[in-house]
Amino acid sequence: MEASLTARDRVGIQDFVLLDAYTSESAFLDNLRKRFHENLIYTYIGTLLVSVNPYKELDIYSKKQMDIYMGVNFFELPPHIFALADNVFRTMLFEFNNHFILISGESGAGKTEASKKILQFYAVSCRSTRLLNNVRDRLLLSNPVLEAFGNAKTLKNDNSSRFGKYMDIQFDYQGGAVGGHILSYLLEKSRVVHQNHGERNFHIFYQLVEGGEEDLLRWLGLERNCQHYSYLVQGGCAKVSSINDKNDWKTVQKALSVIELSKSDIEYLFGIIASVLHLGNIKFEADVRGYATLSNNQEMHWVSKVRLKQTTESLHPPIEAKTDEVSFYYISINHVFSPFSVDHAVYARDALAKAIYDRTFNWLVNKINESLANKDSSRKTVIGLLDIYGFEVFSVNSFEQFCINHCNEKLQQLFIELTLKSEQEEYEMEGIEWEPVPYFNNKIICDLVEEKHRGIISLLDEECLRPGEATDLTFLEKMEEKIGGHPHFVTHKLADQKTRKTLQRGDFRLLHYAGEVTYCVVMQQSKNPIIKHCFPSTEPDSKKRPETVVTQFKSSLVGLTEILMSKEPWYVRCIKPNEAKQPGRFDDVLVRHQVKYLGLMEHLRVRRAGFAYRRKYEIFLQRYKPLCPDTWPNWKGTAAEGVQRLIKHLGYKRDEYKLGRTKIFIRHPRTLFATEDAFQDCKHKLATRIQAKYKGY
Ligand code: AOV
Ligand code: MG
Repeated sequence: MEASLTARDRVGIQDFVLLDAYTSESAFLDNLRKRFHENLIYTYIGTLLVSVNPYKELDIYSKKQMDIYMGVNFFELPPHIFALADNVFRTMLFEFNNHFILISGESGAGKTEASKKILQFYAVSCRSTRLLNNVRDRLLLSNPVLEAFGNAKTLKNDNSSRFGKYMDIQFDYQGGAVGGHILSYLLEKSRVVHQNHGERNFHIFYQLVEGGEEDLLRWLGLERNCQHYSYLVQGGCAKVSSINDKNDWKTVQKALSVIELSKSDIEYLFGIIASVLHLGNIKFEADVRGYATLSNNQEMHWVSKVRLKQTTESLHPPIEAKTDEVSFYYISINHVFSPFSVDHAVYARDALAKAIYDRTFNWLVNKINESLANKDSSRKTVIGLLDIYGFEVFSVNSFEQFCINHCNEKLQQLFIELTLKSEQEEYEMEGIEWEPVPYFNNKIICDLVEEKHRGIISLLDEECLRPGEATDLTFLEKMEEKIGGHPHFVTHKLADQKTRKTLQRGDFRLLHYAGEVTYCVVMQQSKNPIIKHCFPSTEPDSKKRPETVVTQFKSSLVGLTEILMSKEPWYVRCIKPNEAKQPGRFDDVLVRHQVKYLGLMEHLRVRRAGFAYRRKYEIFLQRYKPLCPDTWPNWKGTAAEGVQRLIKHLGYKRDEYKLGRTKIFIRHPRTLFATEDAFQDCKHKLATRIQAKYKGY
């Protein structure tokens, strides 16, 4: 007894639901801290997994560990990301339905690592044949490729995802991974031309320059020196100690061949990457009229040498020769920057570089999808993995942060909808006695940003598309006029005296669920006469109102929500233990803040008072009726009565379940697992009996 007490004191408890002082934030924190210092980074709240980034390699992800977790009931082993992955997988197989795993947490909390561990687990645990192994390798190797092109070092994370990623893994009815599909969300393309101090461009640029073979670099006209390229040195940290660009280059090369990019595709691809680097080195001078001319022909020579035209045309969707993007290319080749001042020419150059990179990234996602596509049309079930860019606050936050943080706000809303709101509403609907648990609903902030006609996005659209002189200032004034009284919105003008000191004239501040963020006004990003000239978002003769980037992003988030809502949710909540990216440091203030805004305390209270498992009477009875002589093989009464008979026979304790109007609710998963085990036993016996019977013939 004493020994187990000490162990518990030392390593804490595995499931917060069992915490005695479950309403105390300090007790919650104590448990998390205790476990963190014992390298126990995972803890459950029921079936939700809380993960704290250890910032060091732990020996818990080996094949041996995977084997241990495979096919074992959730609560029988210490909490692990593999246990969650295994549980999702088996539920999918039993119920033959679709699931998704929502991985959330702020930048650097460990989302991408978690999603990779889950994918690795499926790759190892799935049924394997030669054909399936092919799919498995492609699924796994899509990761290093997308990370090379879509991740970068930021101040928060040396390998920060700069795009949102939703990946479906498709399984056949036997549990073999037969295909996959990736959706990507808004790549932070501004990084191609600008990086803040201490940050880098996308990894792939440095990989190419550091790791590219001599012949390749010569062919692309590149020097093996990142310092030479203006697009690579803006953050002043081309070299990062935690990153080995040379090795990563090799990994990416191998991965590209496994996902079956052809040799010419790969040539085109790096032709484009090199063109972007050369573009960045193009400089302009003002001629006598003040118009931009090229100050040096050499870079332009390389831009054309590596065949920007062909490469851009090879993109899907192709940048058609008649669009302005390519005419811009011709214009620039001919040195005719005549309508542009030097500033404008630089702006246009950067816009071209960003557009090219963005399209290349989308092209790559399409290529990967082609390679992951499952040709067989038989019915499949999927597990979706969502790993997006986490909530982030920098000293200067612009359009990108606005989109990223809004995306996180939306996912928090989805989490609230699914766990706190609908769960409590369901108890009410089913007539189950329930003491409501209060929680903060961030819908108010989502609405502030995306509501029709008066949300920030609508106001931004109106200003962007308004003929005449819309400026940052008019946009700010419009927001002040329309949403000035909103409790989650502040500007310099609206702020009280104390707050005003922390705001610039052109800023606005949003009070997000995860904290305050001050944004510099976003207009200039979307409204620029040259951008409009170079990249019209619709055909010139179209009557349709063009969509701005932010509206497209908003629609894509609506699409994502719909995809998720049609599946069964599972959650991994990632926590960042310190800002210094160091092992062994658990910053109480920082962690407490995350526990709060992630809604973990509320989730725990609902879980603790609530029921881990619920199923319609019909489904429950259909599965478990062989366990009771009264209900097997055919039950004549109502499903609800059948279930009552069944659980009486199984000896369920009174406080372990509740019977609602249409469903049975079971408090602890272990009760259900015991029933499931009995069912598996029974199935096995039945099968053996049948076999024995037919042996005689
Ligand atoms: P993120 O995906 O949540 O941030 P990552 O998953 O990239 O964060 O994790 C950041 C870094 O923390 C990784 O590069 C690892 O060094 C370390 N790390 C995270 N999880 C683990 C783990 N389980 N074991 C060991 N080290 C880990 V962002 O994409 O920035 O939102 O935009
Ligand atoms: Mg990430």
